[in-house]
Amino acid sequence: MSLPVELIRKLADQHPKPASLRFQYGTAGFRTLGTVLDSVMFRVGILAALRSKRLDGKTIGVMVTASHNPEADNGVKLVDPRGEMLEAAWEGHATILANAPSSDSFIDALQILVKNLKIDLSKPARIIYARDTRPSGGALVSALEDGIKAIGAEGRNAGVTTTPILHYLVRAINTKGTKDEYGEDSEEGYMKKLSTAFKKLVAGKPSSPPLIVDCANGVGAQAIAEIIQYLGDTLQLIPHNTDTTTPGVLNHASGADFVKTTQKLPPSLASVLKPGQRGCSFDGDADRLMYYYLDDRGQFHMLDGDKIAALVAAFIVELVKAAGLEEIVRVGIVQTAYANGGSTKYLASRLPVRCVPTGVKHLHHAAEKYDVGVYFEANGHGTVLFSPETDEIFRTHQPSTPAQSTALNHLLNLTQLINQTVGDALSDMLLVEVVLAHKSYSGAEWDSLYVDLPNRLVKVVVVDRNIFRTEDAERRLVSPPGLQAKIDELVRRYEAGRAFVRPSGTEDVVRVYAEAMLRPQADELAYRVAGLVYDEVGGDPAKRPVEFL
Ligand code: 16G
Ligand code: MG
Repeated sequence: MSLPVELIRKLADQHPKPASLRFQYGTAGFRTLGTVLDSVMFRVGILAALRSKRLDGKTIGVMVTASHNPEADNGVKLVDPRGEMLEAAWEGHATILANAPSSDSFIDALQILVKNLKIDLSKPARIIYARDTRPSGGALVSALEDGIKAIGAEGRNAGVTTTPILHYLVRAINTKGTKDEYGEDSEEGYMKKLSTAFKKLVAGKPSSPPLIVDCANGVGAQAIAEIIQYLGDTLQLIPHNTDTTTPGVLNHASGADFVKTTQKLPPSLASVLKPGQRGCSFDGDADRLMYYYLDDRGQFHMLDGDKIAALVAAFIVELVKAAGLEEIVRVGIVQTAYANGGSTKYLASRLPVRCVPTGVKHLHHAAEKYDVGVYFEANGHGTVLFSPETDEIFRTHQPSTPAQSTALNHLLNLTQLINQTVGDALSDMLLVEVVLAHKSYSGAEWDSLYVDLPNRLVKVVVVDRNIFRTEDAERRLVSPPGLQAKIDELVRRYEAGRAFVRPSGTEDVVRVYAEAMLRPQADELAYRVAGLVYDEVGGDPAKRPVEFL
């Protein structure tokens, strides 16, 4: 069987590639201005179908989103059959297809791919796709549908939903009818699965005070509105920033990324959040989560991905011990270089901790190596993975005491509550609420698990970020030569100083992170390291393009 070349050409001609642009499938898929992504979407539809054929007709997910980016941006990423990120080798194939200058060269590139990867075109192709609330999403989904149609694949439109729900659906579809069945393959199935597990986990616990949820005016608002229906009075959620229709408000001065980068409360919550009360922020596609609270003096305190990891890992370790499984089930942590030094010190004194390069796929794969792998990026993206063997142990282990039995049940329910396909703000929020309810922790008590070192993140706009290359999980630079030695020399002068420089995987900037014992020192170190980077790339000192972010 061969490719339906005529139909592909006809439809490809309706989605021409803009001549001057080069696209790259990066850490989070293709991501750029929504107005230039039409051809990319069409081609991704075909690519997803080929991936499905290659995997014997397993369903592949396509998510149209630009997450926490400004509203005018959009993007697309593929989801592999178990709900995980697209296999790395295919990122390269995606980039090649997206950059073919004409319909003919695109078809040539397709033929080469089919031949090289020995794709059996007679296999079925199944795709499920969804989008976030961005105004450009509808048209981009139409382009994607043209791609799906061009190759004759079967497409299922999951509508407007969160990124983690799409990941859930992919896994649910591909495990349907097997012993690993992940859940019903519908949004309702997802809501039911999470809320049922949540209710079991908090049964008998005093109900928590209401939680403010900042939805970043994104698709998370929809998911929160739904879960509220399922939770009943087991958890009181108060959604804010739920406006998904007014142009320009998505992710604006709100959301997880705003909170993390500015280390501030979204201004819209200033008169809402009361001292002592907990609040949390989702990002635009609801796969990141930030918690915070105001202390008695009204001072803002952020509880980021590192704090969530510490809270959750400690709870799981406790349950594993209480279930009498500590000799059999190993819990481990995965972080990135951005993890606060305070959190790494706290966690490493209790559990194995691994540091990997930025990006969900790296964390996810490293976490799969543990029996229970807790991974979180400081920016609030993360989840917990239970290995299939661990799942089996939880299901078959015979507890010898009622206390062991209770702990075991909690662990089993956690495997249901946690979205193990990818970081999920909604599922993580419920997880945090479970732990807080069990420990009777306030925000302040949770915060006091360890003290964060003051830190600062800045970015330097550069012409070519590719001259910056790193090693040791992005903690050290190998290129440009000599720069790392200068950074080391600076860092030595600061108490508890640490700094690193890495090229962004999503935009043309270099990121600089620094931490130190005191706030002014952390800021100063960040700016001085950014200065070193700037000196390296040269340019007009008056225009030193260093920004907070
Ligand atoms: C993407 C990544 C996120 C990472 C961020 C870093 C996924 C799904 N998302 O948003 O994990 O923290 O990029 O961005 O992998 P940067 O490379 O621009 O700093
Ligand atoms: Mg996101």
